[in-house]
Amino acid sequence: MWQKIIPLIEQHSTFILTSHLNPDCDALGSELALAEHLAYLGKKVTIINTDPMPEAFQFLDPQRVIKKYSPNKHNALIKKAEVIIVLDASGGWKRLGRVGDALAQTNALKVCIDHHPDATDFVDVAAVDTEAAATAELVYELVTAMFGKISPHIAQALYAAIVTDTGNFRFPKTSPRTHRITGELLRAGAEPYAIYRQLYEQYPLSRVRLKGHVLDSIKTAAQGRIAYYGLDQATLKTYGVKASELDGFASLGQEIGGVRVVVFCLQSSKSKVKISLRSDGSMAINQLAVAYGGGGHTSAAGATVTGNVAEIMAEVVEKVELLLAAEESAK
Ligand SMILES: [Mn+2]
Repeated sequence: MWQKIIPLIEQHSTFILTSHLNPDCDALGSELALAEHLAYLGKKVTIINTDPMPEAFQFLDPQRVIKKYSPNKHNALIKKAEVIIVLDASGGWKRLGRVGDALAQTNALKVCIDHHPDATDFVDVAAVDTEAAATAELVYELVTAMFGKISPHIAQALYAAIVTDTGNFRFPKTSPRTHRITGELLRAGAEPYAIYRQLYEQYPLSRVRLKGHVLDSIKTAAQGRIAYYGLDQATLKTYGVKASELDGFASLGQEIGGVRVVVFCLQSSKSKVKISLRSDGSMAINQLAVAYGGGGHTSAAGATVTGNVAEIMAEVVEKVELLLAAEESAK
């Protein structure tokens, strides 16, 4: 896995690390951990993302090492970099947003480390393992393969990445390897409760109240096999919550017994509706997301379309009902 990447790291001295748009904890934690490892080896490292660090994850980066891409500030640096490492974002430069356009044009050696099954033909060297539950697992393995030190800060970043990408160790990719690695991270100083508290117990009251509103509004269809709910802009405004603060809302419907598919539709702007689909694993919903121009995994997928939230939601629920009916008749 690392035969090509380790010498490449050893032989070069300036690195840029980057990841996808709307970076999640796996993207950010992997970047921070790998950057610290490279810095420890005496390398010059800069982390540049198109989108800013979400406030909820700022605790991982107290020194504000992660930079939001600014052409004026970063283009000269990008031109000079010898190696670009793309983390948690196979699929192409487009997934990185504007910084991807700048990085794609350089002569730097391009590397991708990821656990997604998407295309890697946009880089020179790819280390992809789709069995890994998080890119952070791969970063851990790379650092230890180089006999690097897992500092408490690296341990915290990787632990937070694994916790979130596995949905607290419940998603199907959670493996003995996941637990072995997190065991080592605990030994290296990761503190589970402190990280859990930062990730899940720091919401503003307004968001918790909005969650109550959403729970109250859940409807079901297909004899309780579908749960669906939506949010419009007026409701977000009433509660004072931003569309970007609704991480986890799509899985609320999964708490209900008997529900196989959850449909959550959000009016993310005046004319755009974000469709989030979740399944209990008994039915693949990613093809439906693809039909709407989106994508994702078999049990978590989504798309963004033009329209009105109530209309789109009714339409999507009907399509899921048809899928369930088709499954019945195939039996
Ligand atoms: Mn990931």
